[in-house]
Amino acid sequence: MTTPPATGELSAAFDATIAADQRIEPRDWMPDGYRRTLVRQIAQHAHSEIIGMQPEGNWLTRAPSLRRKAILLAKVQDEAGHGLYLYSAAETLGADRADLTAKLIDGAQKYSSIFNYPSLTFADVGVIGWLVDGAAICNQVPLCRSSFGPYARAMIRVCKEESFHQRQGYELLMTMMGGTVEQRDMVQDAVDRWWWPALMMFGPPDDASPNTEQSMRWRIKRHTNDELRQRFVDMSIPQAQALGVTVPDPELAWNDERGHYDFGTPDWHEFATVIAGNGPCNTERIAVRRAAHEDGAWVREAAAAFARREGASR
Ligand code: FAQ
Repeated sequence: MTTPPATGELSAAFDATIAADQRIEPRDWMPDGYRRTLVRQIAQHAHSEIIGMQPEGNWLTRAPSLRRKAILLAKVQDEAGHGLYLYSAAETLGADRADLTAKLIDGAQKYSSIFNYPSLTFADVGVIGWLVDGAAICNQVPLCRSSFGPYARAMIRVCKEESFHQRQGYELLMTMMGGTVEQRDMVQDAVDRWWWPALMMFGPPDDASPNTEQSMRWRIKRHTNDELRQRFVDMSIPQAQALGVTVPDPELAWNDERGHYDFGTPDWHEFATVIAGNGPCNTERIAVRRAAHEDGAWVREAAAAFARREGASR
């Protein structure tokens, strides 16, 4: 019988794996804080994908053509798939999926602030694809190099699909911008409403982000919230110009010295209000998720009964 390694040795092996930029796998020893941080972030991410189906799902029955409906349906189904990969990644850390769902519905775990805003017109579908999926890609491409193997691997597929989502949003907006004055006004109005919430997706400013420093030391996160927000602004402004829309920020200006756009400060009070559960749609989003969960109870019971029967007949 081999003697199990002492915690000191295990901890040194963990540190060495992180320092060598290799992956931690579920079977490996890891500090409790590392596991807790990952479960928190991955669960929040999974919940965001699932709740994120609602603003666009709102337009499935009213898509203006069969083509737009098929594209939107595929996108919304992809988001469900992303939620499933992520819940599976959380399970490899010992989290229980039913428990995570209960925590979402009870408000004990967060989901992205962005999904607490309403989608008022079909232009919002395009802007969600362009800006919300665009911000998601900006944030998630570096997560493909996250130190926890199952999370990093899930992100590779998620990012590929998000790229298609962003593209379909931009193409939809391009089409609308080539349409009537009313259509162009709808696009501008949607950009005006989603721009600041999209910037808030990256999380609080670095000097108010309690988790970033440790998460970067553990190489769960690769960049700070402000670094990624800047990258997103730099990437989006030329796209806005090509589209022919403006963003609602009087402070936006190219800064030659920095080689980046300067931009205004998001309303952090609004952000705090939304993540505290008091945004425009928080109550509705959770009520819809709770109803879907309760309505699906019979499916879970039937699946469990089938699995028991299969197990007994083996
Ligand atoms: N909303 O210390 P930090 C998508 C919380 S997926 C709500 O900076 P951290 C796809 C944070 O949890 C979008 N809460 O935290 C799609 C923490 O709370 P806690 C989701 C937020 O973790 C597209 C506290 O504030 N993406 O869009 C937000 O180091 C279209 C302090 O913050 C991910 O989840 C927020 N925006 O950095 C689907 C990506 N920001 O638990 C459908 C993975 C922060 O300490 C349609 N996650 N908080 O009480 C991450 O990269 C990170 O978790 C951050 C936050 C960057 C979001």
